Amino acid sequence: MTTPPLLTILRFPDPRLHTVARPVAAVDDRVRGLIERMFATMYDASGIGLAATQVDVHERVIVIDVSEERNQPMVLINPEVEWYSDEKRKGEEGCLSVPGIYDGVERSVSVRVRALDAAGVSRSIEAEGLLAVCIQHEMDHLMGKVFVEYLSPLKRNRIKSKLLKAQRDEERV
Ligand code: QAP
Ligand code: CO
Repeated sequence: MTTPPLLTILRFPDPRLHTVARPVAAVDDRVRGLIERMFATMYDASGIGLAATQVDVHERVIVIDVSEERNQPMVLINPEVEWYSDEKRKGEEGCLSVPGIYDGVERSVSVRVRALDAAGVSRSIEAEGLLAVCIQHEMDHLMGKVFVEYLSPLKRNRIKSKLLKAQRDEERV
């Protein structure tokens, strides 16, 4: 099978990253095509998770692969959290939309989410560790939230300036 065309990943502080995604009405070939392109884009960028919001598609679709071998693709369509553990932990996060920036964010250690898979079947998924963090991070994207919003305004403004400058330098050729 040939590789689908890659999608462009929006970069912070692009205002489109703050769009709230709407639920997918039907898991059809259009949605499966989007998922295929999102996986290709995520693997190409060496990411472990990508939300449709990040590729400027404002529908509730997430692709994830936290495996070392990059062979455990997971799709979450219209995900809803059923349960968060009270236990929280602060861990280092990054984001394909915030390249080169990593900082600590506190999240629940475990979560249980219900979502449709690529076949449109509703499944409940219990996750812990990196997968649990990744699901929470990606679900934030669908609500228009980027992880840097958990950091102090000072840090966030420094990150904003740094990324805007990097984007200007790239445009300058
Ligand atoms: C979200 O993030 C995540 O800065 C997914 O230069 C991150 O895939 C969940 C990436 C950490 C849990 C823990 C970031 C690639 C990938 C970069 C990613 C970069 C290249 C981030
Ligand atoms: Co992200």
